Amino acid sequence: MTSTSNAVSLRRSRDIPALVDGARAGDPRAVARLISLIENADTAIREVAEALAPHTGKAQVLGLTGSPGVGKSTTTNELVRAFRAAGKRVGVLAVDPSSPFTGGAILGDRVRMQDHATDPGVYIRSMSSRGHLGGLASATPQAVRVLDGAGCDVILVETVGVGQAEVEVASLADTVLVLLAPGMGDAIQAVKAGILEIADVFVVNKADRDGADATYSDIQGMIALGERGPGEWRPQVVRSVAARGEGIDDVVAAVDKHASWLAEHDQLRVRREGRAAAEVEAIALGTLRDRIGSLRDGEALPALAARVAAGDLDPYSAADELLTGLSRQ
Ligand SMILES: Nc1nc2c(ncn2[C@@H]2O[C@H](COP(=O)(O)OP(=O)(O)OP(=O)(O)O)[C@@H](O)[C@H]2O)c(=O)[nH]1
Ligand SMILES: [Mg+2]
Repeated sequence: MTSTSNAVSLRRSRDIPALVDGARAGDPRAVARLISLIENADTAIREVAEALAPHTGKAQVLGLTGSPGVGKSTTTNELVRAFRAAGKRVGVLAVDPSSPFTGGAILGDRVRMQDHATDPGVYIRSMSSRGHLGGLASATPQAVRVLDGAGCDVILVETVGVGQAEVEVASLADTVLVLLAPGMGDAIQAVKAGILEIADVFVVNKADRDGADATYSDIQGMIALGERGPGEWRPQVVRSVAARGEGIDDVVAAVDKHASWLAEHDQLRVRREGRAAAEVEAIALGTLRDRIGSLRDGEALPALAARVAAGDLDPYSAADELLTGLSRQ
């Protein structure tokens, strides 16, 4: 088989065991195909998840979030460079909840990681949640599983921190980095978006700009106000100029410090169980929503609704009957 026809067949393949073997052997096309199946909520995702399960749990997962344009991709690019220099294999997921389907293409300008485009030790992938059952909350962790199963030592998940959904996605990481930039009212925004609670490390990027010191002290002040018991993690604050690669060592050091804290306090297990719980919940709720949707087209709901409307049945009992019907499906 020529390499071209092999590439074409992989791109369309539904042979999950072969794809998982390919991904584990480091074939980027197999990784890309598996993530596409997940992104498209293909019926094969169950089989993908089952095949990957025994090969996951090794990667360190880092979440990067922050306002649009704060420098997430630039920072990610620099972190990739640092991790590669340390001999680690790296996966990058740029999760874009707002844009329509991207076709899995590298997000040209938005993902400033062309530096690593030809490095076989780096997978870079953008992702949307087009119609995914359970949305990003279940699609992202499964894409993370693919990269984990493919042998990535570190996985960086970049999400624009503008809404609750993105905050949730970012909070599924082992370590959450929240990026701020001077003069964007970011510190206040962070509090509003609930980002303060999920940050393990704050990065004041664009420290070459005026107001960086004020942003730095604002965030330090907010951390000081937070109540913390002994042994609890105190979020680290570092400054960087990602565009010049400055301060990245400090970011890595803060991440390492948090990783050690997680290990020492048995919090890595706690975080990962929390992540798994959110994943299972998202899938279960998605399934439930799907079934309720199909019930609406069926006879059970209209029949119950007629009885409720006529006063023959109360709505709580009707809902119980509906759910009993669902679990029998
Ligand atoms: N002055 C300055 N500019 C920076 C710095 N870091 C990044 N930039 C610039 O800020 C702009 C946005 O950077 P990105 O890395 O694309 O930001 P982002 O947060 O990934 O943006 P979105 O993905 O669109 O939300 C680019 O023009 C970068 O070159 C920095 O430390 N200082
Ligand atoms: Mg970006």
